[in-house]
Amino acid sequence: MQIQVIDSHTGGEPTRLVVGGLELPTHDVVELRKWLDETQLDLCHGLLSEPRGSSAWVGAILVPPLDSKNLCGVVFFNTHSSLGMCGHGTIGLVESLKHLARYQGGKATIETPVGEVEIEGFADGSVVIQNVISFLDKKDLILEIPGFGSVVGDVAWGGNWFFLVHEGGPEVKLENLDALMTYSRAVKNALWFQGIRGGRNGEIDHVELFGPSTLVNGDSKNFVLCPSLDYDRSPCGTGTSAKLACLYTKGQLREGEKWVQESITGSAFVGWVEIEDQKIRPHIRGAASIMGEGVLHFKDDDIFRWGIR
Ligand code: PYC
Repeated sequence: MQIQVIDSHTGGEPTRLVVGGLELPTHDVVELRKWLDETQLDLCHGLLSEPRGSSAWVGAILVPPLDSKNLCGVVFFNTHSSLGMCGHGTIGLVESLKHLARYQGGKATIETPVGEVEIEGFADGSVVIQNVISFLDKKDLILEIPGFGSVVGDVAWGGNWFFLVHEGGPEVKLENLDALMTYSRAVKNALWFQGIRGGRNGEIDHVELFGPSTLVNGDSKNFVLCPSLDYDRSPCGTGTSAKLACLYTKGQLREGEKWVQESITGSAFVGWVEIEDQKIRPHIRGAASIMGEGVLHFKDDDIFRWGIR
């Protein structure tokens, strides 16, 4: 089997876009997500895991839109499972579509398994995503973390489910990476084993911690643990959306007010919210770079063609 891909990164976080070589059962992104989760874990690992990649990678399968008014459909995934939405991945997708001359700029909509998102590409290379409606689900939850004591945080939806820690945990700086990984994994386990879920019993599979930004115009620096148990090198588009929903709901951010979210690696997204029928629509601005394009080979005699597990 051979699969054609384009690799990009958005604020340091990589996206591998599959543009050809796969036989897909459907172009309906909700159905495609189910197919991926239920039958294609080998493929997800083969595309993203070592020796080809690492657990930091996010993959994206590009499909024609179901509705011809839309630019395309996409399903994001990592080495654990599919994702509902992916902010950095959407910005990477837009850059890759530009690279392929399939998108020239301006407004367009993209189908994702959790709803349509609007994108707008600008001449300076930046992209603004109007993400899915986001919301604060559970406020000031106190959670007991075995070995670490209690933590206070919010559960929020930004296209994926997040637990946003606002009290407790190691300081958010790159030098603390090991401690942040250990701590956030313990938080994720505690959420799971204590039966704490998002709406519709959704697994809270992302954990986000915050600290002061080191950027002159920065409002906050974050660390985001992803379902693959690796961390997001970007400020995480869906994580920033969840954060914006919490800030707005708590009266800490006004409609249209800019929020500069720095990542643990020093990259940044600018976010703001617009209110539609009393619902929160996060906007995220960021930029991606193309890193490469090529053909991946999956040879029968390669014992690691489906990744090192
Ligand atoms: O940017 O939304 C995001 C994201 C989710 C997981 C990794 N990045």
